[in-house]
Amino acid sequence: MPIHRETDTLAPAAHAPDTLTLALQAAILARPATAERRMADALRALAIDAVEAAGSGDARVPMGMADAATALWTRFLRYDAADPAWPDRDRFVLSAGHGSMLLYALLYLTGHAGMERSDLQRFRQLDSPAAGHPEYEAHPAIEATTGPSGQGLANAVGMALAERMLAARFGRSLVDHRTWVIASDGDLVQGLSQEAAELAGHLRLEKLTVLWDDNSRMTVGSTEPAGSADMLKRFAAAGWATKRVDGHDPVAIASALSLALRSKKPTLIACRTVIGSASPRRDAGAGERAEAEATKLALDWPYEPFTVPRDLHGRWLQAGSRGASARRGWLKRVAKHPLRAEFERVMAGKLPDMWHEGIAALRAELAETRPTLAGREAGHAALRALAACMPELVGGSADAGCSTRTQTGGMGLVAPGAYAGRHIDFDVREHGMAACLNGMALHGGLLPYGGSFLAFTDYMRPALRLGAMMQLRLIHVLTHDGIGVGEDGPTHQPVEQLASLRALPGVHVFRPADALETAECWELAVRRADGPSLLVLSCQPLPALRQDAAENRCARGGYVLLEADGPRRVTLIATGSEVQIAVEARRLLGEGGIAAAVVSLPCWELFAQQDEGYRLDVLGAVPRVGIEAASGFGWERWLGDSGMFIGMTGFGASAPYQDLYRHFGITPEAITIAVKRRLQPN
Ligand SMILES: Cc1ncc(C[n+]2csc(CCOP(=O)(O)OP(=O)(O)O)c2C)c(N)n1
Repeated sequence: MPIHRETDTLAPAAHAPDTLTLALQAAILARPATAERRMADALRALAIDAVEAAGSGDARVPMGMADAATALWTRFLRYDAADPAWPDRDRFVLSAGHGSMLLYALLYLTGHAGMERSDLQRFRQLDSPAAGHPEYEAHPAIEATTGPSGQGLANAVGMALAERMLAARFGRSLVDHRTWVIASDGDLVQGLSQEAAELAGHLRLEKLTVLWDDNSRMTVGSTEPAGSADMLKRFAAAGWATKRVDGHDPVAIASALSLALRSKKPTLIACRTVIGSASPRRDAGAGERAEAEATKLALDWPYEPFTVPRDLHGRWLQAGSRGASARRGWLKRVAKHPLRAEFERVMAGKLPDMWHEGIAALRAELAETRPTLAGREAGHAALRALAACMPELVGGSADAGCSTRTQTGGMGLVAPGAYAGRHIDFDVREHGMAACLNGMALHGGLLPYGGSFLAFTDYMRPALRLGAMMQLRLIHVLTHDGIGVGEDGPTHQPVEQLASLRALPGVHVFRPADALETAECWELAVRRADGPSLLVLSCQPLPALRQDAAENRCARGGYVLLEADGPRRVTLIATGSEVQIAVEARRLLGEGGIAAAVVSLPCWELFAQQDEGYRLDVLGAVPRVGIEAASGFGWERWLGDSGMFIGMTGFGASAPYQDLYRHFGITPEAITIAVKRRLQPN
């Protein structure tokens, strides 16, 4: 019986089944002929069928990890297909998102509504919940969008941390669940995995278990392992319990999973599996029909595509309702729990009744006292005011908690084994922090924030992107927002970051001009329910520019801070620390008889949402000058063809910041000269 046959032009020249395919078949056939084995084979067959139907996709993770996934989903994972959003369910993250069909097959077989056979048949097609990679919003049982290697694993660390923090607050009768991950080599070789593993190990997140598809670390197309680091030692050094098992032996897997339940550390289980094929084509998506057919034959799986025998499907459906009684028990407990209302509030992401009091008082005080404050100091004051009214506001910083001023008194430090605090020291791990915050937001019940320097958002970019894609409710506090960093020089002075972050769909980038605007922007960030907010704050002092606190003027994204004295001849549009420069330029221009208005534009995204009439009123139908100590990329959107931009054209330099503003020509005098030249060319 042939197990490999050429059927399409994309297939390589005729060859015998590769040794790896044979090895896989031998390994899976060596398992005892139990119902559990057939259940795993159902996952494999569905994955093969879906990849075939789509003509693309990757069945290697389902092929390798079907046995481990079956053990996990039939005996350990606590879930109820009838209610995938049950708050105390275990979280399962398929970090190896390229093997998405494993998750879709599991959801379908366990009876999750909204993942039907017809959806699997439309694997990777528009609007199918069975998308190319797991997509968070596509189905309620998909806990995270995964695909970029390493992210899911790091999200899971955030989820496991959120569980511990919420358990510390609400008690075990409301919060007591585990987090499980299936990861592949790609997840573990990513640098991010080291940051995430160290966080989990240090914080002793014992309810986190990672099952690693340990299939020889072969990169696609090669037959030689591409790495030789000892992963188990690496994780052990980071504080994990580790175990290696035969990934095709259900008994060994179950016993390792039982060990994980008792572990006092996070656990990595290396599931030694045999990769399906080393052919690049499968990964590239050609869907080698011959190989697929051969594998199904070898599995003794004679059924039509997408067909699972009734008794087998019945077993899977049973597994899907295994958690039903646990869920009912939990519902009973929550119904009479004294903290029920508060728990439900935070899980729903609703703001507490009095959330606004602290920040409203701060805004009034700032309007009254008009302090000169660095953006980060004003941010600290706003955080303090909000945190006092919002116990779910938790966060930390990467490296520079004191520099970003994101740690406030009274929030307490989260420590190994002690999770009642609200501040997390992420150490110098920007990427790990950002992915962890995503996981905390995905978990629910917390509004997480993280502090870093704006220049180092480059280190967290992949996680920022996924947070934006998943529309997560979280906040990044990004200080040291430009050449105002001064003596630390160009490495620490962001230039292009503002433009690149504004290009990220769905994030709100706030760059407030003074302490009052900072409080307003923090308030808007906390209020936002449908995506990340980035608060970009200065480290140099900013004078107070406003005294009207009644209305949150940043809510419209931009507004006229100072109207022109007389008919407007030019509009000076600035953000953050450059607004004060625009204000001074307006004065100088006024002395020269040129009536200028100053517009503060702290949040482009909110401004873009305003109606055109408002935007035109604010920007004016006169020459516009954009002023921002950063790249001008994107400013043409507000300035139009006749506009001018005063900012940076390259990297910064190391010097006291006042000297830098002069050196780069971002001064009231330079603006005045440029405007005069424009308006009075001769
Ligand atoms: C950050 C990132 N880089 C590259 C990829 C593209 N990619 C998808 S799967 C894969 C290799 C996966 O290899 P492995 O993790 O060993 O999985 P397996 O071969 O076992 O399926 C790569 C590089 C990705 N998803 N994310």
